[in-house]
Amino acid sequence: MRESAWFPGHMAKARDAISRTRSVADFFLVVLDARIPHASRKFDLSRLAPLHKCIFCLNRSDLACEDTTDDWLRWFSSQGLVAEKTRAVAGQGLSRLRRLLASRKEEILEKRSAKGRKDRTFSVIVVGMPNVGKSSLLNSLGGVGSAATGRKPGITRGPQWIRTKQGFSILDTPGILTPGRLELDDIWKLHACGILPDEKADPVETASLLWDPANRRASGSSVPDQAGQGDLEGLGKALGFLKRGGSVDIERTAQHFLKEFRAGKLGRLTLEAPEDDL
Ligand SMILES: Nc1nc2c(ncn2[C@@H]2O[C@H](COP(=O)(O)OP(=O)(O)OP(=O)(O)O)[C@@H](O)[C@H]2O)c(=O)[nH]1
Ligand SMILES: [Mg+2]
Repeated sequence: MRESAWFPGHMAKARDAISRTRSVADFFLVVLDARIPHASRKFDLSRLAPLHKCIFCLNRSDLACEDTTDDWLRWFSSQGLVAEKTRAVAGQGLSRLRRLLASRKEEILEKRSAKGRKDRTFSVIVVGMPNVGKSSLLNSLGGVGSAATGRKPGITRGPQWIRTKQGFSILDTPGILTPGRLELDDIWKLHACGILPDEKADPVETASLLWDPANRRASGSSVPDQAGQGDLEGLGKALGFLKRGGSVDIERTAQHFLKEFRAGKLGRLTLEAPEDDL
């Protein structure tokens, strides 16, 4: 696959804008999908943001297995990285992140005033792959005016500074993908989580991998039992997704299964854990 086919112009512009503004950023909020904290980190982050200035947000944590998210938080901490679980869309689960940002702001302003600088601006850049909830997070953090959000990747087209009531200046940026860094095992996970658009992956392949319980970790008993359906084909039959002639419409079944997963209807599922062979 050609890189240009994967990497639309607005992503290239986003990378440029982040590179230009990175020197003024006091902090970077790196938004990851809590269901795939490893795969959703595979963009050229280290070129864009110094790791000591990053706060990793495991967003959409309401869709992820709770215990595995806690394992991931411990893993980030063991790597000397700061991470929080977040749930941007309902505006809940952000109190720890708010407190963290407020304390970082105080530290930075104190350091500045010790150097005789009066500048009170605290600038944060939000970065991450497409559709992980960057704009939603910014809105939930109290952006005055709001950033556009949506279910498909590629909603934010250009970088946009937004001021919050707490006095932060936050730069919302379009999602970034770096196809060259992705392995096959990342591609299906990114596709399942709605980060890679449907045109870039095979829904039947993604749905088949997602179907395999070995590829998922679940919270408690929240997962509906698929045993009675056997496989994707069985699901298609049970749903009555048949083509003319009576064979199962496997493509339609796969799309349906992916839609259910993305909406959290299969329960709280995480697709990779820190101890997996990543
Ligand atoms: N369940 C759940 N959905 C979320 C959460 N945060 C964001 N979303 C949803 O995820 C989708 C993408 O959100 P956006 O904020 O537009 O994501 P983005 O990263 O700004 O996307 P681009 O601008 O396209 O790169 C929207 O449908 C949101 O409602 C969350 O914590 N939980
Ligand atoms: Mg956006």
